[in-house]
Amino acid sequence: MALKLVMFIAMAIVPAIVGATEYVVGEEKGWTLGVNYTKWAEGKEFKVGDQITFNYVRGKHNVLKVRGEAEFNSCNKLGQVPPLTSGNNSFIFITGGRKWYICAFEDHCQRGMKLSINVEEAEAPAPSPTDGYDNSAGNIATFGYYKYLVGLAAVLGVGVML
Ligand SMILES: [Cu+2]
Repeated sequence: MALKLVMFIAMAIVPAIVGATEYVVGEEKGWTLGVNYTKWAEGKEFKVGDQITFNYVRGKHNVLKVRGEAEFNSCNKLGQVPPLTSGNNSFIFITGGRKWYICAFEDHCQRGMKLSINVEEAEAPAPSPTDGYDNSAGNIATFGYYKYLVGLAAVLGVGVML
């Protein structure tokens, strides 16, 4: 049963990857001081199903998702979720809407370690009748795109971000 599910998800990855983009925050500079993340995000069109990666020196920075514009603007660190701290955090967007991330170390947020992006809702990849997945393709609709992305993230070994 579990194996069957994994195989189904693995087959389902193919159409998903075609339209998904992987973003590395700050590119080779990563998530650190001295990078303008507003500029980095400029012109990028994030959408549900895309993957985003924060690379940083563990113990020097972290990634805290805050709840809104006010917390973001004031660098409020009282976010409802614990910060990500591993130094390499990769996840897939499973919901659309605006997302706000800051570094909660010392005054790093005030010094510009903050990223606000808008994630567009994405259409579920519609399996075509000719893609050869006749037995499983029909299940994608009932499987639910949300669960599908969670499964996709699990297979890729990355997290998900609401
Ligand atoms: Cu920092």
